[in-house]
Amino acid sequence: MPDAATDALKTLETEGLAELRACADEAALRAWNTKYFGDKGLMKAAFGKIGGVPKDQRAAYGQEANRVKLALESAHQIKLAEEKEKKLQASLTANPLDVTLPGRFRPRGRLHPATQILRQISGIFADMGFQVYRTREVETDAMNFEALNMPAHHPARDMWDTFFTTTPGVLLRTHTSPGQIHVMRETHPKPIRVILPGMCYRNEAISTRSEIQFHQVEGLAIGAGITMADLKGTITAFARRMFGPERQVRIRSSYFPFTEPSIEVDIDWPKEDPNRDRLTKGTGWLEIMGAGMVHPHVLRAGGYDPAEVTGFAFGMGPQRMLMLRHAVDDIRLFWQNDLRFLRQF
Ligand code: FA5
Repeated sequence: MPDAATDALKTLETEGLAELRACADEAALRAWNTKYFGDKGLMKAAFGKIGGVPKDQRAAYGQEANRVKLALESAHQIKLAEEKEKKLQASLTANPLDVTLPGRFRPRGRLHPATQILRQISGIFADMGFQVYRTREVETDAMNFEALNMPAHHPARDMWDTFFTTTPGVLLRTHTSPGQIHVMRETHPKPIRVILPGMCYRNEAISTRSEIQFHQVEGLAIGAGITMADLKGTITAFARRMFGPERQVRIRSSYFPFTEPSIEVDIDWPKEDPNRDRLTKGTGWLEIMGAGMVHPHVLRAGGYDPAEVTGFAFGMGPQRMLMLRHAVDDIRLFWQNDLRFLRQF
């Protein structure tokens, strides 16, 4: 038998549905939901009245309240879905999308060849157990020359035309070799196997093979019983991986104040390249590195005792190696940032 309480539920349902129909957008639907189903909402209030309903009518009231609740909830869901669909359709007609248009071209970046080769060099030496170590580009005279067995007025200093800063005794490093001293002093007394990649600066005439700014990768191995055979083996293994087994490696004796004995390493320029003679001054070879057994004075400057350990060091030029690998006929191309050149790598 319907009574006042269940009548109120019916009214709640009718009004709720009418108000729902009147909601024009999602914000109105949210407000409706709070009004009917919020913490202080009408539906909660209706359930709260159950205590005041006479006992024999309570079950019927409860059932009716649940029915009204479900009816309102599902009507709200349907209306909400309709509103969302309406909004989507409106945005589609407002910004029509022509799926037949070609896509927009996005230029893809890539690594500079100088970075690519530095990573390859690091990878090859990492496989041989070398760690990468970084040191500073602005150096002191003491590190760039003196600790490397070139005291002031040593004639060998002329091998490197130097950029000096306005601070006396401070210069742009002419090679990565001062890094050897930093590593030795920091690592002493442990054995060392590191490479040190970085930028070097020389105040020299720019040519097809020489820049005033270029990368070098220094290598240093210190330990008991290291010999020239280890140096030759390491360099040959590196050159095979970098240039392939068919390219030839030539090792010549040379002079550096910080190594004794000293060598230089050349790679044969690709025979089929018409620029071969010009770039190799008619020899067919291009020098890629200087190397040698670390001089006892340098070991001492680094805090090691030459009676206990020996070591080898090398300093290679990645830009020269890029020239050799790709028959690039001018080293200046690497820093000119001409995209037509860089895109070929
Ligand atoms: C040195 O700089 C020595 N520090 C190398 C060394 C290290 C010897 C450890 C012994 C032990 P050199 O000046 O020859 O040596 O340079 C080494 C390499 O750097 C060269 O073989 C070349 O590949 C590269 N290089 C030198 N000068 C230039 C330049 N101006 N432009 C581009 N690459 C260069």
